Amino acid sequence: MNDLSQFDPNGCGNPNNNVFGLPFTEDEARLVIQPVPWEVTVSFGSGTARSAEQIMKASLQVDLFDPDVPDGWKQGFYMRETDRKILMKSDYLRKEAELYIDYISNGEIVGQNQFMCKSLREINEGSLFLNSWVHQQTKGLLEKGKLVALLGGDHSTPLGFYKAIAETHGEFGILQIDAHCDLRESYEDFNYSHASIMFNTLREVPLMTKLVQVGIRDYSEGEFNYIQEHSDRIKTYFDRDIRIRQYEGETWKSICDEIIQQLPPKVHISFDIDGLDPKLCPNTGTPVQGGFETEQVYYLFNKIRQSGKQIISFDLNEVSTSENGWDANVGARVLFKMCNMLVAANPQ
Ligand SMILES: [Mn+2]
Repeated sequence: MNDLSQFDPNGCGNPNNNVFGLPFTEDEARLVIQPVPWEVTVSFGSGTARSAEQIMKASLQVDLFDPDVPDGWKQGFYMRETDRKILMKSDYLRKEAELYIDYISNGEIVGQNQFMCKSLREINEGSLFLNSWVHQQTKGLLEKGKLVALLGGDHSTPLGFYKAIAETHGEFGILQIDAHCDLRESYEDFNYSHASIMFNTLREVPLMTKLVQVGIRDYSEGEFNYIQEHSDRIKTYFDRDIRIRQYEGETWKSICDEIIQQLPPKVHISFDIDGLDPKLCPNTGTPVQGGFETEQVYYLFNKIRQSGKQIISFDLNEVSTSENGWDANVGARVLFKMCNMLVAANPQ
């Protein structure tokens, strides 16, 4: 472990240090956060490609004392720098996607417009490039024995990470906290849309054996039917059902116990920030009213740890930038909690 004798965990965050003001290098840190500055296919609000920088800044304000995992940070957390080339590619393709979305929203036929056909092809090729870049980055970290977290970007970003997890861990499940199912077979003809991440994962990552979705409250009939047709691999806890069960007297504890039973022994958490109440993420790409408080979700994560199932990794997506930095402030705190959960779930 790093020499922490000169480091004051009660002091204010030093901006010369890394995330949360921690004094670790990538080599020293047990957990590495890989930012993925990508938001080519976002539907409504943009800003998530640049959130890592705001989260880094906000993270200096996060207190290191976490009563759930008091010494977690001592194992070392490190966030990599944002890759400028990926960000520029996202910016360029995002502009093309905006023109394209505008075009199809007016009911125009893509096949009749050469420019639009080219844009669509470039966007889909760009997504393939991104997926393999994410795979390469996260695979490299897993091979070094790091605990790995991915920070989006929009929710399309972790597909390559899931492939790297499968190659490293074998069979695993995903616990998805989200307002949306993300089970569309392409969206707006984008093959790797944020709205398709779990559809693509089910298709391309066979070792991801079970998807458990929690907090879902905005979905299409097609997605609803898809869940029923694939009940062997998908279990969805809709927000309305969770609330009705609670109105009728069931406790969140008993619902969490049931959710955890659905999960296989190894669990990756995919946390779309829009699973929370939008007061906590007002600028996220696709906000929907309703949603969780942070403590409800942390309670579930703690219960997973206590259950003996192993949280192996996580991604956090769709945190947006904003003028006052509120979304990033919440995002930084959620990120810190999840980093602590991850090291606590993997005792050395
Ligand atoms: Mn999502």
